Amino acid sequence: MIGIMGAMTEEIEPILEYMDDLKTEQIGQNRYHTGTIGKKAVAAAYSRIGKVNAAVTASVLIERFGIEKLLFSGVAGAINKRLHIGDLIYASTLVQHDVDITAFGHPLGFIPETGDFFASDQALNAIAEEVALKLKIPLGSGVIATGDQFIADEKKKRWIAEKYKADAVEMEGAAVACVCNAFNVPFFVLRAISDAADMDAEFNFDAFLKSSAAISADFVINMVEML
Ligand code: 4EZ
Repeated sequence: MIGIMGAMTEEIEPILEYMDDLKTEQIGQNRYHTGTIGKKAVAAAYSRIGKVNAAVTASVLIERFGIEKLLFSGVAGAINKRLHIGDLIYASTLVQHDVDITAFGHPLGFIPETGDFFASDQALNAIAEEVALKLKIPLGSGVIATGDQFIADEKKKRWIAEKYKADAVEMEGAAVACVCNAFNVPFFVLRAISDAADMDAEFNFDAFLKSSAAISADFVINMVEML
């Protein structure tokens, strides 16, 4: 079973369009959709926004649905100047930008016995590169910073860029990475840019959520066929 996760309904709806034999089950406050994409068994769900919600859904997908891999699809704010609205970036590593126990001498983002930067699965990343090459879709990779904040401020954006060398920012990726790491499940996090995490972020997010979420979902569907 392959798990596909998003944070918002707009991020998962385009995935469901590609699924056959759909069955839906509610666990807690989330709906989990099982079915097939081609010959592959898939469980898909959106978690709702934020790290805790994302951790719940990732845990349920792993423990209740027995997924062997997790693919996350969604949108993100661009930190790296070279990323523009609609561009795709997958996480090579992810970090929680809002973790701060520096008072005890730990680096920003670091939690004892957990660490700071989570590396995504190299085999899944290689499949993504292959899909991008085959379909001639530009695909970037880099550091994705996750926190329970919608970043819409030039100063905060620069702070995240400097402290974590982040290329994009969102609110779930590192939580999914942390859960997958804990349960030894290979994971992949893909995001299409919806805004630049600046003063126009709120406006651009609303304008581009749907189109960027669909770009990310289409790419993930192409990957599933190659797993
Ligand atoms: C969180 N997601 C945004 C959810 C916003 C509004 C009701 C992605 C995202 C993001 N996260 C897109 N742009 C962002 C930004 N500038 N900061 C944080 O994963 C919900």
